[in-house]
Amino acid sequence: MGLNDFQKQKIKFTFDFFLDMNHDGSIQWNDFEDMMTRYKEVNKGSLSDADYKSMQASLEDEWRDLKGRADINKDDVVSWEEYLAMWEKTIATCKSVADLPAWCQSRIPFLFKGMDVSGDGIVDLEEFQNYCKNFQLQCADVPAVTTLSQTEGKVTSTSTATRKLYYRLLTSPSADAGNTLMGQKP
Ligand SMILES: [Ca+2]
Ligand SMILES: [Ca+2]
Repeated sequence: MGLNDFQKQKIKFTFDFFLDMNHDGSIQWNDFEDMMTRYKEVNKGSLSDADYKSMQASLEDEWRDLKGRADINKDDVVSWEEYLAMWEKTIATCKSVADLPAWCQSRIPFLFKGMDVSGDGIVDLEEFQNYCKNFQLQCADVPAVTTLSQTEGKVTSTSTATRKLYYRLLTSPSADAGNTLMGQKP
């Protein structure tokens, strides 16, 4: 069974906002370099040099893994069509966060660090607003969005909540709480 339009729209979102950082319509290593730059700007002093080193190593691994799975014609470019085809295959068998491709799972801590600029393990309203602003997300109703993400965050830990929301963003066939990571209400 193929993906529905809603799933495709969300996957396009992850392509545009989390991966194709230079907005040229495809994913290349350049985009990962731009990601590093963006995280440095967004997080200012909160990440150490060691953090950046491990981020770079992890991004290199991510790119290798993503390319290995998606770059069908081996041109070192992951096109939108290739990315979508990878997700069609993945979602057909995926049951939990643990089934997501490795590159995709290692993305989660960076996503979370990108939001939790103060580094206290909780994404507060101001941080969420900044995250939306920095990534040019539409967040017309940010308080509603954060209340929802934080309700989950208080039950367990916020990074656990982010993992769940991320999984739902990537896989769920209909609108649900995972939409909050796109800066939108479910
Ligand atoms: Ca690109
Ligand atoms: Ca390709």
